[in-house]
Amino acid sequence: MTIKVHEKLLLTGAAGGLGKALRERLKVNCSVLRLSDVQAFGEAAAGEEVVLADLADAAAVNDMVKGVDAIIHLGGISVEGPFSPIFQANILGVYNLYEAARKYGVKRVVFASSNHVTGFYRQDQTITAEHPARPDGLYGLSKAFGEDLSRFYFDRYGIETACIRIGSSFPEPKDRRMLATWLSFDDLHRLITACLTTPVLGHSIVFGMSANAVTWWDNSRARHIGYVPQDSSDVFRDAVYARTPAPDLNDPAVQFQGGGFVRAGPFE
Ligand code: NAI
Ligand code: 15L
Repeated sequence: MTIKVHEKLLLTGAAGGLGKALRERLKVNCSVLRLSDVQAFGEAAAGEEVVLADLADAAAVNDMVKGVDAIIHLGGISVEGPFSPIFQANILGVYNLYEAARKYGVKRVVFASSNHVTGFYRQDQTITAEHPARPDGLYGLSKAFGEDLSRFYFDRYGIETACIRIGSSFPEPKDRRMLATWLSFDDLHRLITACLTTPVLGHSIVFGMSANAVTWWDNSRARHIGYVPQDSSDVFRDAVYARTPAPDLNDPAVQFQGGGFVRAGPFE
């Protein structure tokens, strides 16, 4: 049974892929789930509130945050692309979110960071949360900013944050790289639950992955969170190998952990 430690939770990015996957799952973590996105996604059901807000709009973000006990922050641009939208949603947006959290006394945030903060490590390296960031693009840089900003808000104001460097969270791994990076929706929910309920979170970085046999990430620095993955990409391995070509070892997308993100852009 999930221990419910928060009365009202805010989920941003509720209209997105992971927002939809978490909407029902998060009901066990709170009494009221406030859902937010910049785009409309339907009516509030029982036990829900819906607040539409653009993360770049500070006043709207204040209204979105006021009255919640903790935040699961998924909203923003989720892929590599031109700088302006990334700046608005992910950089200005995360600043607005933490300013609102400070003003309204929110003490814990789960921030959807990304493996693209460290995408320029090679696929034959194992890294921990203590390895320096090596972002693989503007998107990865914006997530690195969010990680640094949340550390500042912990050091200065005591707002605890878990930065989950999500690998690839989809129903199934789509290619051979995702056999290493895959995070099932159920494990994502387990990880968020652990981040919400662990007694002392501090400012923590944790790689968001299932118990995959092949991995590039060592979560030993995050044992205090108490995340125990229960799924694995291994059950998809044969099918993924059968439908995908052998890797070209000269391709940067095969050499580096960030995959195709390492060669996306430049953008006008
Ligand atoms: P998604 O792109 O499906 O959902 C993102 C949501 O954010 C969308 O509904 C979008 O409307 C909203 N959004 C964009 N700009 C906004 C703004 N200015 N104001 C308010 N809302 C805005 O992405 P997905 O896959 O659901 O990912 C959720 C989060 O997890 C993202 O922050 C993403 O960067 C992160 N993540 C996801 C991974 C995955 O494998 N799905 C991997 C690594 C990180
Ligand atoms: C991400 O950060 C993206 O949000 C997601 O769409 C995937 O591409 C994922 O990384 C990945 O690296 O597979």
